[in-house]
Amino acid sequence: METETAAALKLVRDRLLRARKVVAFSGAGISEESGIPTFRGSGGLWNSHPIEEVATPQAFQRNPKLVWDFYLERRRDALRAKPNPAHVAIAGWQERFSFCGVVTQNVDGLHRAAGSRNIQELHGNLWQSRCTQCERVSEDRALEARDLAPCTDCGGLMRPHIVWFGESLDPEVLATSARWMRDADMVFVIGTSGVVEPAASLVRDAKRCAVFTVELNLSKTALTPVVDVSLFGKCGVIFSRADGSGLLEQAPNRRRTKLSRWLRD
Ligand code: BV8
Ligand code: ZN
Repeated sequence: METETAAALKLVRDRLLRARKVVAFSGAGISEESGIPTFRGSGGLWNSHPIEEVATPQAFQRNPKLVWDFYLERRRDALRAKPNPAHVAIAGWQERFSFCGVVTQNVDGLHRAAGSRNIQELHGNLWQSRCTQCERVSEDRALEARDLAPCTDCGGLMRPHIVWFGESLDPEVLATSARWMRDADMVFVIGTSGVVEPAASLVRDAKRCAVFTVELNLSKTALTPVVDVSLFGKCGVIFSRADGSGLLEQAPNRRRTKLSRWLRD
């Protein structure tokens, strides 16, 4: 296994040396080492809060307070969380490649907190709310239950600005994410079980466009048969492994503005 890992890492590092455009496609697993629970598997959020009770439009219609309590709990988790070495390494890639994009299924805001700028949030953002009447989206930092504060513009009921199951993703976010991933030299698929659509198919689509795809996960996923290389382990550890085999050490400096530094490296 070690050999396989060493060979897989070498393959990835050789590709990184030649890459100019990279995209990180992330799921809940990238935030696990920051203390944010994932959705599936033991201790997963969907075990204690079934999707149909807290993450569908019907659930919100039926019991908006229960849904708000679920998202306020997620906000408190996210507020306690700090970006881990995986988020930080990806943010650092912005200085090393001519393009580094993040396409995330997560709503916790940790990529932005780590300093990443080119981010597509496929499923929305915990820190925004949307009016169910006038659709106005606003930043919302509330942490405690409130009497479902109405929209300040029209008095309508506010909901989390999150894409629930059975709801369409923002077409522009989806199109930009697909374009970034198709145009990339490498796509890193980090901490996702690859079961939620249409997000997971963005990886299949990139693969069909001959993009080199690397999965980082604890174990095999629905996307393992699709990707070129799978690195098994905690993503924060893989990104920051002290023995220098961490992916970050191998990412050359590709920023055109720092060409001289790159030529020297
Ligand atoms: C839609 C917001 C059109 C909520 C989320 C085909 C096409 C289109 C739709 C479907 C389709 N097939 C099925 C559907 C329906 C549905 C769907 O995908 N269902 C699944 C469950 C089968 N899709 C939809 O409804 C989508 N809507 O397509 O609109 C439409 C319109 C009307 C009617 C029908 C269709 C909307 C989907 C978006 C749902 N919202 N999030 C919230 O966050 O509260 S999805 C939710 O799952 C989260 O965003 C989460 O990020 C995402 C995916 O999960 P993962 O991130 O992968 O997390 P998970 O826990 O599963 O896995 C974690 C992984 O990390 C594991 O592999 C683990 O091993 C690994 N890991 C853990 N620790 C580490 C680690 N890896 C590395 N290091 C570690 N330390
Ligand atoms: Zn309103």
